[in-house]
Order: sequence, then C-alpha cells, then structure tokens
Amino acid sequence: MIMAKRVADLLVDVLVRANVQRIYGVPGDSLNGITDSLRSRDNIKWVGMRHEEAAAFAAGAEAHLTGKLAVCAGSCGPGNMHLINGLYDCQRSRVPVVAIAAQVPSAEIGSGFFQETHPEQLFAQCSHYCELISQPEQMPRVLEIAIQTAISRRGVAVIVIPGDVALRDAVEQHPRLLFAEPKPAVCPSDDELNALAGVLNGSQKVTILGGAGCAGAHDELIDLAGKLHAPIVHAYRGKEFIEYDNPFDVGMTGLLGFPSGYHAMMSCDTLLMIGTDFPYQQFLPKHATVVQIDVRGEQLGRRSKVDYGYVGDTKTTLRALLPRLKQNSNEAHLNESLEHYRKARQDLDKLASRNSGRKPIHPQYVASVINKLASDDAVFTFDVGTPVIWAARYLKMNGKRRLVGSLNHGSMANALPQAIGAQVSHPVRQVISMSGDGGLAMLMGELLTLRQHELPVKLVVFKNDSLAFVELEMKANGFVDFATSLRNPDFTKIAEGAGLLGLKAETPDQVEPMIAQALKHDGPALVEVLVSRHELSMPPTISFEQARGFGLFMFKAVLSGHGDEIIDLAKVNLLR
Ligand SMILES: Cc1cc2nc3c(=O)[nH]c(=O)nc-3n(C[C@H](O)[C@H](O)[C@H](O)COP(=O)(O)OP(=O)(O)OC[C@H]3O[C@@H](n4cnc5c(N)ncnc54)[C@H](O)[C@@H]3O)c2cc1C
Ligand SMILES: Cc1ncc(C[n+]2csc(CCOP(=O)(O)OP(=O)(O)O)c2C)c(N)n1
Ligand SMILES: [Mg+2]
Repeated sequence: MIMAKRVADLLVDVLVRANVQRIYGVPGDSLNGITDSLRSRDNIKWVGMRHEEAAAFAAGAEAHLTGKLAVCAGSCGPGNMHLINGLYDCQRSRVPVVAIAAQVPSAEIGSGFFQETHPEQLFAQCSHYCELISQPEQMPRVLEIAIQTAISRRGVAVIVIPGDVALRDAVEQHPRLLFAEPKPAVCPSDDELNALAGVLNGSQKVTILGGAGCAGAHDELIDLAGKLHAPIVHAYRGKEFIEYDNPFDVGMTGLLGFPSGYHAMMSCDTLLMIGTDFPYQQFLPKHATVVQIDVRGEQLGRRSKVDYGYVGDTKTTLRALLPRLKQNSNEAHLNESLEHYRKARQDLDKLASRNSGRKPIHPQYVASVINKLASDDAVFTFDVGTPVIWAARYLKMNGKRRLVGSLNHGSMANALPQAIGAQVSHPVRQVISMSGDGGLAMLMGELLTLRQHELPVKLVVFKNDSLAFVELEMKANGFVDFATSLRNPDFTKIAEGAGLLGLKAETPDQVEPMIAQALKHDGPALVEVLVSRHELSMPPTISFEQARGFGLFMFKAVLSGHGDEIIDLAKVNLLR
C-alpha cells in the first residue's frame, strides 16, 4: 500500500525542489513529522546542532557563502525562540534563510498551552514574511511564498507550522514553482546615467566607498576607479569583494578602519557610495557632494545626505556608466591617498611583530600568522569582540578567500556556529574560526557539533581573560572598566574532552608552529593563544571626547588603584 503524502513530506519536497540540501536545527515533538520525512531521503540532510541560535547562524553562513537559500528549524516554544538572535543576524546581513518554527497542536493555540508562544509575533521584526500554516491546503503555497520572499528580498522568512498539521494528509501533491531563481539586471535610466556621468566627469577628487553590494563587480569597480583616478575605501562587509587585486585600495574606514580610509573620504570633493550601508555617520564627509548607488531605493540617504541617488545593481550600472565617463587627468588625490595607505599599512604591520619571543603575545601577530598559513581559499569567521579588529586589519583577501562575521547585527558568539555552516556546506575548504574567549564560551556546546558531524573546523581562541572589546569601549569613554574580567577554563582540555585536538600557545614562539599543526590536523582543532589583554586598537581619528575619555580613564584608574594597568597598557602599546 502506498502511504498518503503528508504535509511534512510535501514541505520537504518543496525544499528539495528549491535546491535546499540541509536543515540545521534541534528536533522536538512538534517537528517529528518533518524530521521523520527527512529520515528516508538522501538528497536533503538534517544537521543536528546543540543550540538553535547556532543553527540559525550556521544557515546564515551557508547562505552568505553560496548566495543561495538555507534553512533552519526549531521545535515549538523555546525551541524556535532560541533561533531568534541568529535569525536577526541573517535578516540584517540580508542572506536568504527560511526558518521553520514548529507550533503547539493547532487545537490548543490560544489556550496558553504547554510551550505555547506566538512565533508570528516573535519573528515579525526579524523577517520579511512570517505566517502560520493552519490548514493542509496552504502547503505548498505558503512555503513557496516564504522561499520567494527570502530569495528576492534577501532575508529571513518564517513558516510557523503546528506539529499536527505537518502530520495531516497533503491536499496538493507537488511543488508548484518550477522556475529557476530570477536574476534581473537593475539599471538607472539613460537620463539618470548621463546626469551621473556629468557629476563624476566634473569632479577632480572623487573617492569611492564600496560595500558588500559590489560583490561580483570587481572588474567594473576597478575600471571605474581607473577612469576617475579615485581611491577606493571599503566598508567592512565589502572587504572580501573589493580589497584584492586592487591598485586603488586605501583600506577600510570607521572606528576600526585605517587612517588612510578615513582621510580619503574626508578630503574628497565627491563621495561615490556604491552598494554600501556603512552605518557610522561621523565618518562620512559633511561638505562633499554625495552620490549613492544601491539596488534598493530605500537605502538611499539612510546614512548621509545624498545629492544624487540612483537605483541599480553595481555591475549593470557601472557597465552602462563606464562608456560615458571621461578619463580624469588629475592623479593628485589618488596618489596622496595611496601614499597615506602605504604608511598606514606599514604602521599596522609593525604592530604585528612576534615581539622577539617575549611575552605578551600580540593578537595582531596571531592574526598575521593565521593570514600567512591559511589556504588560498580559506573561509574565515571572526567573533564580535576584538577578533573583528584583527580580521579587518590582518586577513588579506584574494578573491577566493571568504569572510563571515556578524557585522550588521554585531552579536557575540557568531564565529563557531558560522564556521559550522561554512564547513558543512564546503566540506573540503579550510574553515578557520577566530574566536574570543567570551564568544566561544557563550555557544561552547557547538564544539560537540564538530565531532558529531566530523567537521574539521580550526578554532584559534584569542584568550585575553576578558571581554576586551567592551573594556576598550569603557576606557575610550572614560569609564573604569568593570564587569569585564573572565575567569577562564583551560580551553585545550575542554577541546580534548570534546574530541578535538587541543593546543595552547603561551609564548610568541609557539604561535606559528601550533597554528600550522592545527591546520594540518585531519579533524577539528582548537589553538588557545594567551594574548595580551590591553592591546589598543587606535581609531584612525580620535575625537576630542575620546582623548579626554582616555585621560579620564587613567585618572580614575589611578584613583581606584588600577594604576598597574596603565603601566601594562604603556608596555603593550608604547614600549615595543
Ligand atoms: C564591533 C564592530 C565594529 C565595526 N567597525 C566597523 C568599522 O570600523 N568600519 C566598517 O566599515 N564597518 C565596521 N563594522 C561593520 C559595520 O557595522 C557594517 O556591517 C559594515 O560597515 C557594512 O558594510 P557594507 O556596507 O559593505 O554592507 P551592508 O551593510 O550589507 O550593505 C550592503 C549594501 O549594498 C546593497 N546591495 C546589495 N547588493 C547590491 C547590488 N548587487 N548592487 C548594488 N547594491 C547592492 C544593499 O542594499 C546594502 O545597502 C563593525 C562591526 C562590528 C560588529
Ligand atoms: C550577544 C552579545 N552580548 C553582548 C555583546 C556586547 N559585547 C560586544 S563585544 C563583547 C566582548 C567579547 O568578548 P570576547 O569574545 O572575549 O572577545 P574580546 O573582545 O575579548 O577579544 C561584548 C560583551 C554583544 N555584542 N553580543
Ligand atoms: Mg576576550
């Protein structure tokens, strides 16, 4: 006898039809219909995680790296509620992710039943679409709308499905949407392109600020900068797409950026923002003419005044624009910016010295070793905390390497779960997680996922026994640091207990050989590196307020008996 197809079976059919290869999640009674339907299939897998938040981060990393839809799931109530922080990250990073939030039995909804929540309300803020499937007739249509929404609006869509509805007989039998993913080219009109060309042709000092929206348009961006003699500054999420093979690169801007990125932006006549949502207004020039190109009209003018705004995708728009541009004959602005960059790069490289074998180990050195030893197509993830700084400054991109962070949402503990999603979806690539000791501890259970699925992720833990980034923010704002110390475990022992290779670098000399050993190891590995806690990462421009704040910190530190810290700070930053 052929069993009738259940709603859960049709749900999985639709995901397979949409080329989804796996679902990250934690099972539960209300998800049984779906997990049971996966059991008998070989073209879609269940990837069990230890925490649903990590499942959402992993799905987001997969979607970021592949550009394609990824899926995560949580059982009713607390199960899917745990997805929320990871889903916020996916939504804010604009990666296509569908989340399946199982719900309590349909007849109990509204009674305050055991584990009852209202995921439609809970996830409304971190999704473009979030709907309850209460009838078998809604499948496949509602799931297909969710998929289309996640793909076309780039973000999260949630379907909420009670366990009993998933187990009922399906009414429809097949997916309905059989077309390939549409990839429209979006371009400003002819008149707009002529006006844009007029503005750029009329300016001697153009600086380009490019972001993640420049992905796939590297050649066009370089041609554009060549015609305009324009330095290219990048926003962080654009680093992996813009920095490499780029004779116009002058680095990143922002608090963690390079002074050269900052100055190139501040000294231009015309700022041309392309595919960026760089959020920090104080780093955008006030007096320049600002031109912005973005594929989403609602992004125009979000961060700065805009004099000329255009809706278009970067590649199509620049292709149409380039023939209309005259060659700028003035190279002064570009050369000055490049020279400034060379100097800034030199200064940062000096900070990454091995310190002649003496303690402390500088985190910059650790990052530069990771950069040196990592493979040509490595995927790097990095925790929010100081690893964000070291990744920005010391990981060199080449067009094949990839970066995954929690850059728009800014959540801690992202690196390990994102590394899991990266490794599961790219089994033969080297995946390196630059973890903070605070960040690792927050979702440390996911170390177990590495062995569970035999994922050879390499973790480098920046062990500074503190929430150092927050400490830095406290100092810069004139607070005496408080509540930031961590009493840490021996992470190597925890790694070994979880079935990983565990190594500990206590002196600078051990860093390179141990990271090399971990990278060569056939399986997951963790290298705990004892890095200095008070490593300053000076912003490219320090405001009067911050400088005053720093002085105030010293003053307060002395008064409260933290004087030794100042000596420590001086040793790390001045006496090198
Ligand atoms: C602790 C911490 C510190 C940070 N410090 C800095 C810092 O100092 N400097 C810094 O730069 N960042 C910093 N960040 C990151 C920052 O918060 C933002 O995430 C980042 O600046 C945004 O980069 P982006 O503009 O490239 O990407 P996004 O914010 O993702 O913006 C991309 C834009 O491109 C558009 N787009 C997408 N596709 C296309 C297309 N095909 N064509 C045209 N447009 C398209 C989108 O609509 C969007 O507007 C920090 C983050 C953290 C967590
Ligand atoms: C989930 C979450 N909680 C708190 C914060 C605030 N925060 C930002 S960075 C940071 C410290 C991170 O510490 P660690 O992982 O040890 O990295 P470090 O800065 O010490 O290198 C904290 C608490 C955050 N961004 N996300
Ligand atoms: Mg730390």
